[in-house]
Amino acid sequence: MSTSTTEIPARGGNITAVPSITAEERKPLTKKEIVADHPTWCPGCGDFSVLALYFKLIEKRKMWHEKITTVAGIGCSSRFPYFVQAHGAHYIHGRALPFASGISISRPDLHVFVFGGDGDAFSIGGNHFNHTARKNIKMTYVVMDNWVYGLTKKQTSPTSPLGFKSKTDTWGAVDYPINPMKQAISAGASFVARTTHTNPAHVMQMMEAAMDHDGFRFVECLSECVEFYEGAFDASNPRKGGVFNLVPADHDVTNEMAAYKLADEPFPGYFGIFYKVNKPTKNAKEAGINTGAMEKVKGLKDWQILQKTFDRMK
Ligand SMILES: Cc1ncc(C[n+]2csc(CCOP(=O)(O)OP(=O)(O)O)c2C)c(N)n1
Ligand code: SF4
Ligand SMILES: [Mg+2]
Repeated sequence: MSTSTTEIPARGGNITAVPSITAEERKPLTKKEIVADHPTWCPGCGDFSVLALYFKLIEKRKMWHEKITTVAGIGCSSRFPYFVQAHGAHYIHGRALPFASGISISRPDLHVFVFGGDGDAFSIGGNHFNHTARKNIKMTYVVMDNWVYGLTKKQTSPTSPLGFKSKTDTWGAVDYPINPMKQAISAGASFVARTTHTNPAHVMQMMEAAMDHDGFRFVECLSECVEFYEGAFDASNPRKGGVFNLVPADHDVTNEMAAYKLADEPFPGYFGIFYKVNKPTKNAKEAGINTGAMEKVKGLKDWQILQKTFDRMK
């Protein structure tokens, strides 16, 4: 540790000298420091895997405690922030994205992660999903898709397949399910990937690739609800006799039509990055507007800025 000191004001206005350390000297955050309450999910729930990989990601990428924020809506999957000992919010059902957007735009130094379920993302939050994607707001959004409403004990979700018997469709679901990948691409997300909780190395790979992309990153992660939709994803799990097909190596991730084609494959489909393009984020655009506005009032006192505003109103 460096022996140099830095002056920071203590509570009450006094000045206290505390030792300062450089970024290189600072110890990376460990899993032990970031694990919160014991997760209350059912034993065997796919969400455990996603949480464990989030901790691993934080450790591996040496993210600092005060630079991470974990946001969610409502649902079993959305309990996620409770289990992370860091800043974050368990917000309103379907409204995690607008809340996270505010954080992302006002604090560009933070890693903003949003976790949630298929109901939260595509039913009540469907509107916000489309708009956050089209605005290309910088954040990582992992939808833990279990094809059902788990928390409310088995209702049909927008991703439930036709014929799925639930408490809201006792004779079997009659509504056509949405395709999250197609929806994300068409809404304007600049990073769209698909993974499954049964392949932890792949989940990690997708989360890392997402983090490294500048824009709205959407990751659909199949996450089995063992209580209300057991075996939903067996066809994608080689340990259950299914197949796990990676996105073909020659797929052009910048080709939107090719991405739709991949997304159109019947289940189990493909896993990997379907779409990834670079385009300016809302964060960058707004920062540009702010810089321009600040430039115009450079050197002026607050009252002079106010006076200028009043003058314009005359
Ligand atoms: C405004 C509002 N409407 C409905 C509910 C009830 N509700 C809570 S969670 C949920 C669905 C959650 O499903 P999903 O997002 O798929 O999460 P999962 O539990 O499957 O992980 C619903 C309908 C609520 N809490 N608030
Ligand atoms: S009800 Fe389903 S989604 Fe919810 S914790 Fe249990 S297994 Fe997981
Ligand atoms: Mg769900």
